[in-house]
Amino acid sequence: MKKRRIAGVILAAVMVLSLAGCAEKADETGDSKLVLGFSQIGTESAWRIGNTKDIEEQAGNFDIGLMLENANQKQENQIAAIRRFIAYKVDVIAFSPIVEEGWDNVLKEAKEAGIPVILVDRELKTSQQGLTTCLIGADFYKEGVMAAEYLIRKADSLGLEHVNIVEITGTQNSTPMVQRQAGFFDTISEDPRMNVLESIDGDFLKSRGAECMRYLLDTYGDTIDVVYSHNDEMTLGALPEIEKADFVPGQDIIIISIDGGQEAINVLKEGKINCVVECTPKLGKALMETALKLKAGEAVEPVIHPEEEVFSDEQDTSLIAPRGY
Ligand code: GYE
Repeated sequence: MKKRRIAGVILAAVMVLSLAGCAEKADETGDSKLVLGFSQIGTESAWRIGNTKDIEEQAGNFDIGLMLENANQKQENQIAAIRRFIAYKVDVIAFSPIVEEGWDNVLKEAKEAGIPVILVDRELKTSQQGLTTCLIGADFYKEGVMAAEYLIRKADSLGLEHVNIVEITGTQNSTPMVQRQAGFFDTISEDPRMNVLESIDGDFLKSRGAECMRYLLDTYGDTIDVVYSHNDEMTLGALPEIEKADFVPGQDIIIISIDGGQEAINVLKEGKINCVVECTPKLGKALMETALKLKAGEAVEPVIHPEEEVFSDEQDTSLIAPRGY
């Protein structure tokens, strides 16, 4: 206990720390309160901001002490944060790996320190098994499949004979990028009408979405039938560029997005986006329940995928309930 308090004082000076009560780890009954170190990727999207908020709220609901660090989109910051959690001797570490590779050393250090690690949102690759306990996050492959299935239905309803697609992807080598692409490509490959003109890295950022769209319009002009964008922010960045080039998004070009944040849903309701595949950021409750189980030495589910749906112009969009992120 004493060692932890001293370490906490030193750490407070060097890190952005959300110590929701974790300086005091013992409650009135003498039971120690669980301390969870969580390394978040950054603030790149409404999804990410909603995810952070949900984890903070759920830590409060479960009376868990949360040490939260924001890595500002840099893997090295995440690795440094995990090392600080190990030094602080938190009970459980959780993080959303920005990319899939490059975590072996720090995960081995956590294992040697006897601290279980939970993956939130994204997966990673390791050279040895057993360095992480479980994954709580969306089935991104299925999201890609759902996006493609919508497109096939849309092409059917419009009677399209040939469909030229441009893809704006998320961060290269991140799980959602890899799997949203794979699910989509596997599904459209069964339909001879579908043709991908180009896939381009938009890094999940609105500004990059706009840049990519400018380049794609310059290169392919009016041959573009579909924009498949891996998240809402890039979609929201791309739409004004489409309008500036004198095309009507949602009509001249079919727009497919992923996440389902409120801003994108509002644009879906206006008809400028045709389809948004939901990806829920509300992973906090499952995270807290899993952390408590790990602390109690109980077995946990290896993978927890939340249920997700598709919002599109095939339904009465006025009925979509407020999204909360
Ligand atoms: O789709 C995107 C975010 O990993 C599911 O990351 C997450 C993705 C989400 O920045 O908006």
